[in-house]
Amino acid sequence: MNKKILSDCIQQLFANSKGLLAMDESLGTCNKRFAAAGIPQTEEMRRRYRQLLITTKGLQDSIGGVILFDETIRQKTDDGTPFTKILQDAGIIIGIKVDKGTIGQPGFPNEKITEGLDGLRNRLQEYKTMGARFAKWRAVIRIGENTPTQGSIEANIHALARYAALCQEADIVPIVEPEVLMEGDHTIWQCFETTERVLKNLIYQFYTQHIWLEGIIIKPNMVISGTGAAKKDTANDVAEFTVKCLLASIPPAVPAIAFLSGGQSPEYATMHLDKMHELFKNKLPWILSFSFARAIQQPTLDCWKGDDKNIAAAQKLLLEHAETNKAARQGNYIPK
Ligand code: 5MM
Repeated sequence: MNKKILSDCIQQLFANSKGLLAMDESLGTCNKRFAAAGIPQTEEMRRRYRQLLITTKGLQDSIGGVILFDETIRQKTDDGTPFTKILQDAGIIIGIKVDKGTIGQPGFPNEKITEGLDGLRNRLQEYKTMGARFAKWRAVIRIGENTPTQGSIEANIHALARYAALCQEADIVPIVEPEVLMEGDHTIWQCFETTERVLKNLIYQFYTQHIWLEGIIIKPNMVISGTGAAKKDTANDVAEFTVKCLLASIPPAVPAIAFLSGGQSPEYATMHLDKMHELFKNKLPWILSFSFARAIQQPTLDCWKGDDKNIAAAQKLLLEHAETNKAARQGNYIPK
């Protein structure tokens, strides 16, 4: 492991209050979003959409890195330029999703386990030759009547730690994403309790698996009530519960935390990040940034609709949402 390579990459990703754009939707997820927007679900349409995203002028001023999917990292623009070259020329660091998705965890009804460790050492080397400098693996934790179980949490974070170890061995920065889902009618307190439990187990697992904490990025959910909960949270609630949970769980040795948006609207995700910086200015031991997919992309996708005459307007929206999240990272977001 070359610690300098890992540290330099993390600092570059988040320099000048930048964040990350997650555009690593797997085929199923991307097709689902296309179907909802009335866009044909073909490889060519996915290529054209991802081309729209990465050719947005000025994106590099607020986005330090993008997370790609296996199909996307191999694709080219209309004129045959590899996507990876477009990104490198713009100064945007290339990341890659390396998990192979979730399946039902045997013996654990209603819980999932993420696959993808077999052959990962070799796949990392291949992605590295394509220019990837960081990677991402997502585990999914659901709050339900009898979930999450300790057995499922431990299996998922063990896989996350083993993935992180393989990345660090390859000088690739691991983004570690243990997502406590928003789906459900749980309270913000329940989300706090589960997120804290997951993160504390994760940090312990990092210790046992010899992970160099200074060379990772954690991508957690915000602490927030379930989508079906009766009581809605204020921005202050989300900011306070989230930062208190992170301060209690994640050591200052970890350099950066970059949130997922988890299905929050772009406005709410941005407002919550902003509020955390407003309330906890100078009290955060780590970089606290964003690694949003839907909260940056959704307005762009809805505007594009698969029609190239909408490209300019769609790119304008992408830029706007990337910029507002950069502002939120500084506590300077002004809602429209
Ligand atoms: C939780 O999903 C991650 C962040 O996206 P949101 O900000 O929309 O919550 C995201 O990186 C996710 O891992 C990708 O969209 C890929 O998900 P799938 O389900 O396709 O593996």
